[in-house]
Amino acid sequence: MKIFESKDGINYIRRGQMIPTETVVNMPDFHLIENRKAIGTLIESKGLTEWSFSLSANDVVYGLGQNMRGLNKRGFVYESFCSDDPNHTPDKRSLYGAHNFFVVLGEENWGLYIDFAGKVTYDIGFEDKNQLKITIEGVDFDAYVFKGTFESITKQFRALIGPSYVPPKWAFGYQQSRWSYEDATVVKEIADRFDSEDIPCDAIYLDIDYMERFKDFTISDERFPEFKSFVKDLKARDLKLVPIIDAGVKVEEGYSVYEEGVEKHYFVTDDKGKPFSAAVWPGKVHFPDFLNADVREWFGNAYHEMLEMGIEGFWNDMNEPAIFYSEKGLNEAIAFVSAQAGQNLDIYTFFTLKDKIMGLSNALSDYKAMWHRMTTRSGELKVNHYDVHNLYGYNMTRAAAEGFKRFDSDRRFFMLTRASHIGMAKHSGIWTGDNHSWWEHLKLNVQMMPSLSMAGFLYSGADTGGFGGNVSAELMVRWMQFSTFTPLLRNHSAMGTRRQEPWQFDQATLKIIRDQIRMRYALVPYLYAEFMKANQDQTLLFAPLAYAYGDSRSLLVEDQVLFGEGLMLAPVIEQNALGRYVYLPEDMVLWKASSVENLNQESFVKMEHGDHYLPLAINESAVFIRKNHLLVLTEPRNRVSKLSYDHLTVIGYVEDEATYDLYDDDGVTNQFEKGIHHKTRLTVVRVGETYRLSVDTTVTTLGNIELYIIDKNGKTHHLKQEKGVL
Ligand code: MIG
Repeated sequence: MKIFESKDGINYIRRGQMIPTETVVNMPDFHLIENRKAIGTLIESKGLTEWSFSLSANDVVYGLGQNMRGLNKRGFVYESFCSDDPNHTPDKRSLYGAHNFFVVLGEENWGLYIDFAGKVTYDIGFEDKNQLKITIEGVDFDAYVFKGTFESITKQFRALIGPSYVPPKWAFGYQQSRWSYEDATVVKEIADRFDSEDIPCDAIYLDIDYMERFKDFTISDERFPEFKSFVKDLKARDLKLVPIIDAGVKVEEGYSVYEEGVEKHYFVTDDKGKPFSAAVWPGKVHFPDFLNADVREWFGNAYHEMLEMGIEGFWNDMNEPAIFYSEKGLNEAIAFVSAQAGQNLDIYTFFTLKDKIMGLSNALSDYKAMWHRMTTRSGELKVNHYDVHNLYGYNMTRAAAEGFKRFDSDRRFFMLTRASHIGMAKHSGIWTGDNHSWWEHLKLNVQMMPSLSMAGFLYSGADTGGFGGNVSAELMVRWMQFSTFTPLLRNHSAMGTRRQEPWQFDQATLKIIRDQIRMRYALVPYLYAEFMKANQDQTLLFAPLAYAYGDSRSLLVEDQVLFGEGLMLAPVIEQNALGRYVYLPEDMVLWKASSVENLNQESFVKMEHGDHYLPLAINESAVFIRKNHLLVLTEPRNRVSKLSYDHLTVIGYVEDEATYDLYDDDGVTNQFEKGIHHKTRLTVVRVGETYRLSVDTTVTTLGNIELYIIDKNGKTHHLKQEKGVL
């Protein structure tokens, strides 16, 4: 095993010549280290690589980005293989993303990133509790091994892959979606209802219903007549529309995207070199070959027409790619079924028949029958889809992101995608796909956010309330309480399920949800600052407790997470629970957050290190402020653009001194990349029996600041600082 080392101690292992993923953008200088003892046990056989490591009894394994199960991944098998599977049940091994980065903490701390385009399987102490066995479906790959603390390992990894995608600031507002907002009238009704109910909202989504027969980049004239002025009218009210784009291009004579794609050989081909035919929503489709640079440019430019109409962002769907059936697969299945007609089927044949039909979607045999003309630095490479499967959605979204750059290089555009690879984190955010209105999926959401942060997917969130199935008022409320902190806060649901816009519930629930969304808006400056700093400093936005606390209990906490530099969240994730147990690794201040309107000295309670049972009424969620940290709120408004620094509230748990840097910028351009931003440094210092705030700021519109500072005895000091005093 040839091992290289960088000056900050990253070990780099190169096996053969990997298919480029363009994930690592900041490659440090590496030098070969001679006679270095191997890392783990690596065996190549039959085109596969098996790489094993031993785990100590108390090691925990965090990471793998978007995947099933708990924060600590030990005890199951996982795959990196982008999968369109809307049933996220515990037996599943993969979801929509392929994120090959994990960290082992325990006897020795180390992290591993496998830079590879194909399938990787991780048996993390499943077959053998003390073994971590990785199977890479190939022999050509790069790998990076990190050592250090949890924080330094994740920082080094994030530095390697470069900064994450940054959306426009309005993307931190509340977003409403549903598959079945079928026409402009319905969408306008939704918009009006938010305003008449006095519920903040910044964006409404257009799902596949807006297109003409599910054709990408078309807009149904019948259902969305005068689309351009519709977009303009909503924008005048400061509401954004976010249309969906699917990976498959409908096969239809006269449809320009299809015709141009065929003419220029832009589609993924089959074994015979013909465009590969599959069926998704539009019926028969071809898949653009996003691994080819010309195709990316062509597809990326196709977004421009809607950008010209005033659209500011999109969501890319079905880009694993999802295949309902392929022509070949369907023909074979039909032939098999027909051959059984009139027969007295034995049970095994019956099951085979059933599997033939059930197995039509997302069949590996289809992926293996698809071919790309991949652009690489050394020319065009003919590659089988299976070997680059995890790069497909990534490159679809890269096509869009590069298209946006060509449209306006200084503007930020909104972008979400479903399938992803770590290399994509620089181009777009992700939503976590088709979850269900199940309490288990609220928990999964809580547990997934830290591993997404580790993988660089800072702008992310789940379908709040759940996509499939019917949500109860209680689950909706509890989910909103958690999603209040996720950068993407989107309520989305599937056609045919119970409606879940805020007003679809009883009046009491409506009020709780309104208060909760208002709280979110009050938090936006703080959330945005935490987001931007996490991106610049390569820190985790969401983290397991072990990120900041070294005690052995913290390593095992599965249902509490750290948010940013100063908070710990302990969401209620169980039906009928009116409270929960919570573990405090040190003394903290609890805010039973229910609304930002009636804060007073009684709103904050200091709690001691250790275990507690915490009563939490349905409208209350547990937000903990860590020692010597500050939390900043502003006054809520109904749009992100209306938020200001006119009146800030600073809540802090301060023994002697705490400092907070409230980052801000214009929220719409990329000027921040050049370091152009506002900084407001808030410092709270104890002076005898009271506290003093000092403010160092470049913001000219800073107004009065109200403070709730909790001291080490648990006493709340309520202070006000007038503008003039600053
Ligand atoms: O086969 O466009 O994950 O968010 O609403 C389902 C319809 C296709 C899957 C996406 C979901 C979206 C839905 N899509």
